[in-house]
Amino acid sequence: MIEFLLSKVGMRPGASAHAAEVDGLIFYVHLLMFVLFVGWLGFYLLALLKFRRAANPKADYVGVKGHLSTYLEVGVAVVEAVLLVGLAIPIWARAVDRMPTAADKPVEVQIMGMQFKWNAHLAGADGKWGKQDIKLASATNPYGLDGADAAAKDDVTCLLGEPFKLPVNRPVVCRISSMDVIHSFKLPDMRITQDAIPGMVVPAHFIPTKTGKFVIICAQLCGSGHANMRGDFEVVSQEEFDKWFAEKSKAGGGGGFE
Ligand SMILES: [Cu+2]
Repeated sequence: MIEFLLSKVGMRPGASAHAAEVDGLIFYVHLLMFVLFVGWLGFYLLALLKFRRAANPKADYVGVKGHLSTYLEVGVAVVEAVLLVGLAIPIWARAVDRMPTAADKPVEVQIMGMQFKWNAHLAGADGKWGKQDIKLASATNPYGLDGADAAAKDDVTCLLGEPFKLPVNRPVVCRISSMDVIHSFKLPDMRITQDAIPGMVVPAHFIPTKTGKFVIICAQLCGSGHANMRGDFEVVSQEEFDKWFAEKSKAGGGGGFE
């Protein structure tokens, strides 16, 4: 039902394990706003009617005598403060969000935004990330991979928007950063949005539950090519992912560090 209503306002169907929860939040926040809108509008119309000039020829300079409205105001302020402190600081996120550990066998992808492309980097068949050095970073080697390092030779890099693949029903951890300005890594179908900030590596995780081709867009105005800053990835079966991964890993570094 919620998915149907959201599809009517242009939202794509969710394709990750937590998508229904995000959709529920979006739906209930809008429902709350609708109830508030109708409630306040009703109150406004009631006030117009009740306090109209014809019914109140003489102004009342005393007004409300009870304390109910004060108590209500204080009550609302306390509830809002609890919500703000409870939900808006990281303690809450840490309490409800569990980053996949090694036991969950996540697929880890380094994501690097740059004007105006997305790059992806997976540790190779050896499961080890190649040595990275910021001094080696360039447009053709955004991760600064050291080609001389043995662990780097089999790393999988999909550069300048080259599509990459992910296995279905397995946790994915994206470690997101940027080479130049602030971008925002957005996977609309996965209900994932995380700013890509130069100098910081911020993780975001999800479990894709549907196979198919999906897009990455940039959700932060980042320059003249922002609208075209699109990336592509495909969620495939574990077998198909293994095949693709083995081929890419054998090819080595995705041709990323000449
Ligand atoms: Cu961008």
